[in-house]
Amino acid sequence: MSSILRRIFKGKKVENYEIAIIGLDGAGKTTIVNRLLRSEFIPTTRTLGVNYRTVKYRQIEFNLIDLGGQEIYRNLLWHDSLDKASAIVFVLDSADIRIGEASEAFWDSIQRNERVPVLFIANKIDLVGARAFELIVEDLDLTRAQRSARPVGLFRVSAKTGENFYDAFDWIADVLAGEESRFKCKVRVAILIDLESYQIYTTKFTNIEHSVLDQLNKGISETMKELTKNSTGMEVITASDLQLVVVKNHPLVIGLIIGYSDSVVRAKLISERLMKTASASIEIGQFDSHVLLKLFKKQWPLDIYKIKKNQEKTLSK
Ligand code: G3D
Ligand code: MG
Repeated sequence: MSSILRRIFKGKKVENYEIAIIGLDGAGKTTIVNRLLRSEFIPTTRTLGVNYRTVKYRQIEFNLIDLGGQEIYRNLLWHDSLDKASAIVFVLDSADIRIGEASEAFWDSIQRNERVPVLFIANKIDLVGARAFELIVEDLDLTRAQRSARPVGLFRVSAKTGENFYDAFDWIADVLAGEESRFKCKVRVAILIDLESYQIYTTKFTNIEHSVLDQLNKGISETMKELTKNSTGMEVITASDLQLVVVKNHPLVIGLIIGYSDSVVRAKLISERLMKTASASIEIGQFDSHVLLKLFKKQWPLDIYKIKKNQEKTLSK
């Protein structure tokens, strides 16, 4: 984290957890860590030994232990990291034929630390060769894992396209932070872009500092390059104590700026519904920023960010 961000976070409730990310080599662990790091684009190289990264996701700071998946590291390094982890993320390449080996590694690891929550990620579901999720559940006996006393979340994900990715990390963030933060979302700014007509519609529920907007803008232009290539996709960009959730369903792109502890999945859901409602009126040329505002007020009044009374005073000074 940069020193500026660290200063902004000072005094805010950010919880700190050690998360062990494990799985066979090539499963996509480093790609996942990189996606969580977002704005920093780092090409993956083979992970030898252990990589430690600190990543903020919503109100949680993850100290990620990205472990090399090669067999020689598993016994040596995994055990130590698993012992001190607050949660285990196991990543499987859904197209990898080494299902027996993966199953063994999964069970060895989760039995090593039986108290902590487990997030199971069946990754690379975008590949045509990906195994059906039901088969994976059966092969790894995942329902047995779910019957245990601790929380076990199973998610089919593509770290490449972002499909279900944030659902999985929202789940682990909710489990670690307790239930109170669940599925809450306060939208500060909504942006709708129509790639066909190049129209941009915006509605603002509060002011956002220029420097933060600049950071988000930089992020969105990077993201748009990726998004325009595919017809659907999703990205999350963070700056200061805000997150910009970008959801695409060609030709529409929606960006919602929400708080750092807000649910990314709720923002995604709102975006998807917004697109459905908006697309008909966009087609007949009857959409503008005012309509966007009205839609929000009518359909998501509880999801609109409202400035607190004492904050209002300091802002107007
Ligand atoms: P690891 O850290 O678990 O060993 P990496 O795995 O993150 O290094 O990923 C291994 C390869 O899988 C990388 O490709 C990476 O781009 C790819 N990958 C990771 N996640 C996905 C995904 O969801 N879908 C697809 N299609 N590929 C993914 P390279 O080509 O660099 O080996
Ligand atoms: Mg790696």
